[in-house]
Amino acid sequence: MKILDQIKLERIIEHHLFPLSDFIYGFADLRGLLGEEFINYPVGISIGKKLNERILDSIEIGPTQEYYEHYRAMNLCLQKITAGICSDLREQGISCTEVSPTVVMTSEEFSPYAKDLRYKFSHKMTGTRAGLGWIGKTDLFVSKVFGPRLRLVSILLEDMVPDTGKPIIKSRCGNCEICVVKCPVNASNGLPWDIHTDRDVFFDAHKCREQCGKFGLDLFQNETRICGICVSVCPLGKSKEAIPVQ
Ligand code: B12
Repeated sequence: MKILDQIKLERIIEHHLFPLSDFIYGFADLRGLLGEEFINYPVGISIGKKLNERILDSIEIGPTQEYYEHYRAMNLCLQKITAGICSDLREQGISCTEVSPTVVMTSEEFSPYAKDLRYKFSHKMTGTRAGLGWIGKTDLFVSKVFGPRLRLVSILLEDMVPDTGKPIIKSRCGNCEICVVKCPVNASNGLPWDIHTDRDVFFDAHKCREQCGKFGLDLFQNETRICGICVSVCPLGKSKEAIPVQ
């Protein structure tokens, strides 16, 4: 396994992140954490793009048409960015693969997924291992810079980098429970996350999915699963509040 030139990597990544202030990114050491399909990738690059503040602020009792369109545009934008970065990396002889921001699966993969709602790759885990944030009480990734108001994507590298981020291993939400209280289906019981606490201990993903599906049908007449209330109510990432974390 080679050790890659991290400065060169950062230059390539940043060339695609415009404006840079709308993004966070970091390098995660994922050795020993990924399943069979990703076993050859020791490093993950976690990239987060900030969501539009006004659109997020307008979510109160459910997703808006604007949020729905924003969410779709964000997926496309992140897909384009990762495709561009990977193409440049490959040109430089760096082996990599991108993981889509949203679920892409075969029909065989769907039935086990529908049962436990666990995808084969977690963007949030890449984010915590890169030291960019932690998992909040409603299982959102809460970044130090934008709070949960971001969409994540990851790129995996076949070689090592000298400097991966310092992993964050437990929640920094303290006593705040606003996302727990505002969830329309009480999907969370308020227990804090750490790397030994599985999602199902504190968050009922099936309740959440059902409500997201209901919003999709009722508000947009399609099978989109979308909500955004827990993202919107979190005080971290709202412009008025400074982020009180190191
Ligand atoms: C399946 C899925 C869903 C399911 C299940 C959600 C869930 N919480 O598990 C349903 C349909 C319910 C759903 C709903 C939503 N989703 Co969704 N979803 C996903 C998807 C495709 C996979 C998530 C998954 O596998 N969950 C299984 C659990 C076990 O893993 P996890 O969620 O990553 O969380 C665990 C790990 O991160 C672990 N962990 C973290 N660090 C570490 C480190 C170590 C060492 C270890 C061992 C573990 C560990 O801790 C967590 C708890 O156990 C991801 C995209 C992706 N590929 O990651 C998007 C994703 C999680 N969804 C996202 C969003 C925005 C939503 C919604 C708000 C819908 C919307 N767009 O309006 C809701 C909110 C749900 C919520 N509060 O969590 C964003 C989250 C952004 C954020 N700030 O967190 C993601 C990351 C998509 C993206 N590209 O940005 N989603």
